[in-house]
Amino acid sequence: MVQLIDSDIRTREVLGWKGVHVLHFMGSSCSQKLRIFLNLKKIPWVSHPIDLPGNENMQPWFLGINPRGLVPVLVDDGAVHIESNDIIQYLEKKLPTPRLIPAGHDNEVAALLKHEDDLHLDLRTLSFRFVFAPPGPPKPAAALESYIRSGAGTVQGAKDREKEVQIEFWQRAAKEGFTDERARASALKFRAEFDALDKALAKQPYLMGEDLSVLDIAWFIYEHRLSLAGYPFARLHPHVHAWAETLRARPEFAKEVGQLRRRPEQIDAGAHGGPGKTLETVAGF
Ligand SMILES: N[C@@H](CCC(=O)N[C@@H](CS)C(=O)NCC(=O)O)C(=O)O
Repeated sequence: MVQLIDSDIRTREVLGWKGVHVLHFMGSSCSQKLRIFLNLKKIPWVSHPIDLPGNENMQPWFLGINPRGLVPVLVDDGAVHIESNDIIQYLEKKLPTPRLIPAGHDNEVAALLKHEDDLHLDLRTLSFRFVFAPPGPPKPAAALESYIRSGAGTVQGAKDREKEVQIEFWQRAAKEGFTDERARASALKFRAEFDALDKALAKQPYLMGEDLSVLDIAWFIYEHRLSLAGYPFARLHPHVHAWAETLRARPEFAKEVGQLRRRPEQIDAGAHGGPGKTLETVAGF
């Protein structure tokens, strides 16, 4: 669990917040995952929207709360928790009903969620290339400077390597964009994952068997974003497609991700990739 310690937190006002507070962004995949979980659990929470496209997460106030500069963040009676999967597992322990992690499977689910999180930068690559497609560097130099300079730079008192990973990601994106090569590599990783999930879903309604779990929420979020990016789920992974359609129709899910709508101009790799390319052509699917 990643609960921050006192020296990590520079924005001291959050220490006095009572109840469940979530700092999040409407269109952020990790925030969507947490909000769906909160909906299914019927946990009331106070919303603090963070403007990611406006780079609010790179300003000192936000880095004073999460030194990684990422959403979502949970502040539970003044205790600051970061990392969406850790937040979910923390809340599941605290409020176990309705169960979204099957009894006795905590360690297995933790490992599977960690595996899912390891693909987050691949999802970001495909999102920026095929969904957001900014016309230039995704983070202005001034915002990145502020990000580098602000916050404690520690998590649980130790220098945070994850912040360096983020800096490297954005600096590389500014330099070379989201190239065909990187997009293809990321798409192929997802293809292998969804091939395996498709096999499981051919035999059972949910990823862990008969009941909905946090893994369904987590992988649904990836499916939804990748669908927006033009990933051909219906053709490549029909069981995944059918499972996602069922989840997408549920109000707890629909409310957080909205309709599946792609504007044709979003599919094109406008920014750095050259015109006329889609995820399918770039990945060779
Ligand atoms: N491992 C983290 C990943 C969080 C993450 O990367 N969040 C994204 C939004 S989905 C973010 O805050 N991005 C910052 C940005 O785009 O500047 C988690 O699961 O919470």
